[in-house]
Amino acid sequence: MKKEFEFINLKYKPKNDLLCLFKIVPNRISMKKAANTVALESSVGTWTKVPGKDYVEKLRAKVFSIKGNLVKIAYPQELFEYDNVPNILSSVAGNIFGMKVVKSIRLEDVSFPKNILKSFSGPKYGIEGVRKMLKVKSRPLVGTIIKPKLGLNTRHHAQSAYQSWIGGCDIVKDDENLASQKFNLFEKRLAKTLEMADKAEQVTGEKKGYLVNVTAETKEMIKRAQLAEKMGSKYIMVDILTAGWAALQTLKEANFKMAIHAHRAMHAAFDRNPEQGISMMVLADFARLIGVDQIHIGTGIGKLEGKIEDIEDLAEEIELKDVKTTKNRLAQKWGNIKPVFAVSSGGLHPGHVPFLVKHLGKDLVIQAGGGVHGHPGGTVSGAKAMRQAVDAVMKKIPLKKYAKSHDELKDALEFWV
Ligand code: RUB
Ligand code: CA
Repeated sequence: MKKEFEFINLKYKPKNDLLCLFKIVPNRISMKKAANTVALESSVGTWTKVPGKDYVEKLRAKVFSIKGNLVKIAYPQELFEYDNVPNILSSVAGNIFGMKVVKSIRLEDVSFPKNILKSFSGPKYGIEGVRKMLKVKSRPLVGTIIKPKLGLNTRHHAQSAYQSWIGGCDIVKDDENLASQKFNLFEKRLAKTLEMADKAEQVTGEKKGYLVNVTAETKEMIKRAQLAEKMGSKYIMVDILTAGWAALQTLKEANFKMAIHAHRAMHAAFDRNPEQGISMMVLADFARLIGVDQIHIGTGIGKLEGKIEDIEDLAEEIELKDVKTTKNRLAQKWGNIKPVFAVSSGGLHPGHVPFLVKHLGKDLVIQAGGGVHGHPGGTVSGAKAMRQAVDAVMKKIPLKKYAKSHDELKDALEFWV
């Protein structure tokens, strides 16, 4: 007799499979039926029986765990072209999001088998490499985003970057929506801002990074990255989601010497709804696999939505070599794929630094745009205040106490806290 749910095997012990953890709310059917349908649509099945072959049936995805609304599915690795992220996502994060058998479905986590891991090179620098490049041993990195985010001309943009660096920022980045608009063309901005980075290095004796936004149509993006490399930039930055996974793979595979900073603009369209979509954990997993060196993970305290507990899990996911299973997460041994630097950004000011370090540790890039340039004393003072806040936390001195002998921090705390 034929089995009713051919894609469910609760006794199955995954081995060389890609694993997915889904949160599923069935639409007026049993969970078993919903889970079975998700597994079939995302692997070798469709809505009706079609003549099969035994060797195809071997490739069926298997639902191997159902706990409440959480469903784990194992996908045989042969289902995928190992080194093709769009291909993997078209299966495990494709049609299933629109199926009528589910009221809602969210992909909470993925775990990659060895062969898929081995097909990617991962971050070129990662936490250790970036620290070496910037010669910052153990404290959090301090960054800023030039504000106003759009509209500044090239001269003012470069000037603002310079002020941020001499105030104490390690890195300065373009905002996500600055590309090569008429008011601030890419080539000119790159040249002028890198010139300022050099000057700031000479003045401060510190290493300074400019995260120039190369996001564009893929061939144009590669051209921009080539130019950045030629001009000696340490970094490029890319909007990984609006550019797309294929574009990110192309950029990584071009094997530039520069570190890649990943901005995640548009992530909330996938991950904000707790019942439907794709979690930030999954987006970060694919970004780490392809090989970004830094990625935005949220703050838990600033202007944007996101619970600190989820962000702590996310930080572990991108930083650890060996990630352990929790209720909402799958285990992952990352092998040779390096740890990625976590970036907290969005509505931050110096008063937030103790909270961020307490929850996310010292391997963190703390970025403040408004929280630097909006300082009552201006950009240099804003950058100084951020660095002072980081120094205070490293010396385990409460900010208020440290502020007594550090005017910029004092002004920042009076203004924002
Ligand atoms: C920062 C800013 C960044 C966000 C992105 O500016 O707007 O684009 O950090 O969000 P400001 P996330 O410091 O003035 O708020 O980091 O959550 O992806
Ligand atoms: Ca994972």
